[in-house]
Amino acid sequence: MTDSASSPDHLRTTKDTASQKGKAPQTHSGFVAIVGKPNVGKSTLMNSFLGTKVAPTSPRPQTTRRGVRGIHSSGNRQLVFVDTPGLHKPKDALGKYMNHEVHSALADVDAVIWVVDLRHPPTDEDQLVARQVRELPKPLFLVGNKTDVAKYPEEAMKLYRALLEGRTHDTSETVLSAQNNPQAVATLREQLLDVLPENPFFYPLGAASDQTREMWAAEIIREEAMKKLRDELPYAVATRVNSWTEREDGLQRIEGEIVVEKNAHKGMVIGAGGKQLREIGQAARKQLEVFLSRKVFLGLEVIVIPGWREDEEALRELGYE
Ligand SMILES: Nc1nc2c(ncn2[C@@H]2O[C@H](COP(=O)(O)OP(=O)(O)OP(=O)(O)O)[C@@H](O)[C@H]2O)c(=O)[nH]1
Ligand SMILES: [Mg+2]
Repeated sequence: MTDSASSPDHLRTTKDTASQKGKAPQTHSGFVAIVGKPNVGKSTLMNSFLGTKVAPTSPRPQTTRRGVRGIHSSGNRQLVFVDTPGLHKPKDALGKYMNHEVHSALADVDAVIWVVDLRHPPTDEDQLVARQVRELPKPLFLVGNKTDVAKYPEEAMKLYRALLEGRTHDTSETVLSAQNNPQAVATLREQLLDVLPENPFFYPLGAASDQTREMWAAEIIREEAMKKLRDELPYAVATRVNSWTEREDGLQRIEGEIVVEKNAHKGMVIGAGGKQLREIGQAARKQLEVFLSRKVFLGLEVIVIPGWREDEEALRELGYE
């Protein structure tokens, strides 16, 4: 991850200016959206492409809420992955925002990866995604995921392929396990590097993501909260990091908030004697320590922003804009 918060839009302007001036860039660079219905393994796949944890993943659908960019640079090529929320039928303003993130990613990228879960045949939600990608005049990579646990991967793949019938633009297929198949993931990444247009790099060498470190840490905290909480609660929770300081001995002191919608939820997140909040904090701290290779102190507070999922202003305040 990086703590440089350069605006991607600003960087895109650089691209336009360079081509207008007729410069001939020697580098190849471009954006690849990773789309699909919820829980198929999009974020897991992006993290595998990058070899590090940029995006949160969890067994619960609708874990990803924002289009997060993950950057892979290799020689004179730079791939910018855009991990997107699972396309679904939205129930609230947050859900609408999430779907909007998918549509704007699709409009803005050079190639698209459509991830499907080969354990199951297509559902209505897969059809929803298929309708979005079928006519796109951009290279499309259909990725059948979870081969490690799929009983009939070939048969399932046939059904997904059929949803693209009539498509006339470039389409490739891969079956893999985003979790257990680094070789197949690396091969697919090579194929993606080959379709990149000539462009200057959009991000500095060494950058792994467009997120600030605070946004990234907030996502790790939310991931752990989503894994531990039950029923509707995982979806009623947002997180943010308000302060991050480094002590002289290297300890990272991070202060975060878990935001809930109702007073009643507050106690449910904290749990009896504070046990659940402590467990969420410990799990998040461990992850942060692994990826930062530093000791972390993580302070967590639970606050209420009534009905934040339906409140446009609160959504913006929580980074969903
Ligand atoms: N067995 C197995 N599990 C996988 C694989 N890829 C992802 N998963 C699991 O599937 C669940 C969902 O993974 P995510 O990467 O969060 O899925 P997503 O598509 O990003 O989900 P949303 O952000 O909710 O749309 C997690 O529990 C992952 O560990 C795989 O190749 N094999
Ligand atoms: Mg995700």
